[in-house]
Amino acid sequence: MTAEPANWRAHLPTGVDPATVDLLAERSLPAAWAARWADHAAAPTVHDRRSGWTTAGELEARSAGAAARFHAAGALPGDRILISAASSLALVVAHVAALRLGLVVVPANTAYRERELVHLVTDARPTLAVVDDPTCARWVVDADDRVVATGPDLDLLPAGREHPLLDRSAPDDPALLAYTSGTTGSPKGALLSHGNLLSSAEALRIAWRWTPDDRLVLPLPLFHLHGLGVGLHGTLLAGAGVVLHEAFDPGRVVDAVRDERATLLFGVPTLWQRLLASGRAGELDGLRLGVSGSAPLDAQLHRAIAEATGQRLIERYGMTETVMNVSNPYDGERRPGTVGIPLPHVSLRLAPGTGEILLRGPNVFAGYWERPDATADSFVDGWFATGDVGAIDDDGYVRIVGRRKELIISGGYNVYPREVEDVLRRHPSVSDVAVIGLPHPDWGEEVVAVVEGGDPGADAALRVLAVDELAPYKRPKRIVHVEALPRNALGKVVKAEVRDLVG
Ligand code: MCA
Ligand code: AMP
Repeated sequence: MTAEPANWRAHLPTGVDPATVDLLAERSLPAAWAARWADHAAAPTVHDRRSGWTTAGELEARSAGAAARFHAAGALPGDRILISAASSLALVVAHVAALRLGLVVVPANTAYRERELVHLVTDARPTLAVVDDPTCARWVVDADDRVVATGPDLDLLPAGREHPLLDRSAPDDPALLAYTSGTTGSPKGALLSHGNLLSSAEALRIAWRWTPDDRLVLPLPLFHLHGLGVGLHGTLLAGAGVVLHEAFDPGRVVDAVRDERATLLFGVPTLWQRLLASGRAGELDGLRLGVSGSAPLDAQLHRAIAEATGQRLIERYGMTETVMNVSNPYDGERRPGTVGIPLPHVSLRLAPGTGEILLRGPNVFAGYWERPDATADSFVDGWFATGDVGAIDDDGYVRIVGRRKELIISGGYNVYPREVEDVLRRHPSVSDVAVIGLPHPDWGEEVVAVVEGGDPGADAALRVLAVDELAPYKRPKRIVHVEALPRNALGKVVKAEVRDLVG
């Protein structure tokens, strides 16, 4: 079954002819941003706690200076630059500079432990690393002593005296190497092109009626595509403003919406849930639009937010490999429990038999970095197989009804059970372990380790192992012991039965 491509008319303002929608007209985000900056140099563009508002003209100048430093440090178009830092103006400058110079940005979660970061460094082989935590910087350099590492203010790089060419990337040139485990195995880099990033941001700009008058409060990190590819890239493409928060605090978000007269707020369901629980959600009634994504938004939470704030959230569906795919419409019904209608130029259909969501469009990546087999496995006749199982309402609204991939989504972060199991299995008291996600009112899904034959006395040691090897959001919140894990005739653990056993 196919969600008719014509359905995306629902995302266009009245009177716009779909035939005129060219998502790649500006060729790349940097080229489009440069055009905005030239037209509106005085526009307040990025706000952080340390610097207040920075204008478009200042962002242009500072990012050109940063690009000159990268160039002076020897980085060439196509080289990778690892960036791992909390949200700040300096991080935005480094990211924008890297894209302007044609470098390929490798975003890394600041919570990664040494094992996780070393995997990224050895796989992506970056030339440069911008890292705000000195311990992480040491891990990066120890993993590959050819990497030049610096903090976000770039003070360890030579001042650039030459002016390298900027904003020259073509739509097919690589822009971002975003690590994700896909369906199985260790994290692999999804290589997104400038065209992928631009087309997705442009589709959202149109669909969400994003204008230079908008101000977004962004309490999500910039090392995943929700914060980066949607929040930051969309803001700069629209010529709008973004208020960065280093971490999520409900009170600070509500204050910022008021103080900065913000019109937009993007979050994961956990964030919306916590805003509601804070008792201050009613103060968000000045927003023009609230958006939820990265994890299923409970229909009841959708309604509760609408009651408290007057905001009917737009729920949308995205993925690292495809940036954004589907969104509820700005005009028209925002249907709770659905992710909406495919975005402009995105085609979506369900695989016969399995109902797996298959996607095609200018937003869909070309493949995984240096992984031809994994790339081949993830495409079916040119359609990207998402691992999500969908259903399509009669009028084209898409619902996500299950997953074919083994994935837990906790608070909007993806946790791959296999990775956690591999770490815990290293402990001698564990004969086997199954890691599952159980429903949780705050996290959506909670990571639970079900240990076979384990000695409950060894739980403390298991927790230490998890702290050493796994970012906090991947660590089991609970460890449960069972005599034997349920297995099928081939001896394989049956996760659905494990869930029934302890759920
Ligand atoms: C933090 N912890 C978590 C999580 N976040 N544990 C499980 N799941 C999490 N998501 C850990 C903390 O490190 C801490 O551990 C303990 O749990 C309590 O943390 P707390 O202070 O409550 O959490 P927080 O720091 O306030 O973070 C909650 C959060 C955050 C704001 C919801 O998780 C977050 O920003 N999530 C969004 C991530 C995101 O941007 N995802 C988009 C992926 P300890 O006590 O040990 O220190 S991109 C994507 O999915 C696609 C493209 C899409 O569609 O968007
Ligand atoms: P990531 O690999 O971090 O890009 O996560 C992508 C996955 O998040 C998708 O394949 C979905 O399983 C899930 N996801 C994103 N948005 C939604 C949503 N609105 N509802 C349900 N699942 C979602």
